Amino acid sequence: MPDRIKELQSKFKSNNIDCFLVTSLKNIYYLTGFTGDAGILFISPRKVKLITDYRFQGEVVDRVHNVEVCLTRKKYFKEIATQRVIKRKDRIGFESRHVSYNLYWELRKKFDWLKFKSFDSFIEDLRVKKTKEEIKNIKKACEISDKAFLEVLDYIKPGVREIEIAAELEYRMKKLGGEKVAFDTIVASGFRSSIPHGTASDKKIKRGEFVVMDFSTYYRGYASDMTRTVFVGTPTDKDKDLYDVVYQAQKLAREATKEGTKLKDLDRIARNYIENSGYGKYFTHSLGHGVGLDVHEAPVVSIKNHNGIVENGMVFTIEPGIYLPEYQGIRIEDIVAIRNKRGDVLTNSERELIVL
Ligand SMILES: [Mn+2]
Repeated sequence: MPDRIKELQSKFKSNNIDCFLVTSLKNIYYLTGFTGDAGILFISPRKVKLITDYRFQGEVVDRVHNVEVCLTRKKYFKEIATQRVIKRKDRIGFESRHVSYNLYWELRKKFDWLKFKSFDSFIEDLRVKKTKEEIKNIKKACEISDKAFLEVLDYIKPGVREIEIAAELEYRMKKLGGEKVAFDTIVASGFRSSIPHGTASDKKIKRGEFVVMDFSTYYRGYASDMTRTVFVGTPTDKDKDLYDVVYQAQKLAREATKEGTKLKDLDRIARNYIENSGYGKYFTHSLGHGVGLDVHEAPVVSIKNHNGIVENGMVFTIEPGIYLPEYQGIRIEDIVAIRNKRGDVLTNSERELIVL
């Protein structure tokens, strides 16, 4: 933990700032281990102060290490003023994505003698490459997802509602040690499977339908993300062919994942396969995204990512899909971690078509 703060402090000079205000709770957790759901972190070369309130007294605050914790009854930013940690003429960096317009103006008013400098991804940039420990947590979250998926297969039959399957998946993941879901579970069947992000509805599963399930859980703050598409009833040849196109495209990209490859080339490999099969215009999103404390984070695995290269420590998804608007849709998604130059797949549920 303290190393991450040191790393951050070492970047102050080259970024022309004297101190930094962290307002993203995920970033605060990343730097300090603080799990409370309100607080701000002030970092200067000499002082590191976590400002939060009495709701987190005890257990939560005790787990925070190497950082001075200050519990307050005031507004957090007003407490900073009281703490006298900021010097006149200081240049302070802040997280533009995680400061509301209101807070920004309140800060400007309170500290009108400071120079403010916004940063888009100061800490997020550090988060791209994961440590062994972080990958272990993501792997554990993936194992929970794998187990829950296997348990839920029995439950998927004609007449069951999508929302019931979602509830069952979420319940199982929690029973297996998952902390909470990272997004509303997607269960999309039949015509709804052609909506890439079809959150579970009250539609009942019917025979002759694909069921796309995209779900996630957190473990020690780290997310999993996985999609499987199963078939209920007897698939037609068209259904099997369609599934196979996604399956092969996903496999090609997965197997091409190793250190040094361009991220856009991974997308290109899957996209070429789908295009050559005649479904190019139905693969309507990028191949994948980074996963960590956020279920969607850097890097973007896309043909539009012109400079990104696969690096050791990265963790990202590979999730091609085909969505036929007048028919049905299919997606297969796995998480890959780059370790020892190779891509290790962390989600291991069956990828070949499961027919129920
Ligand atoms: Mn995903």
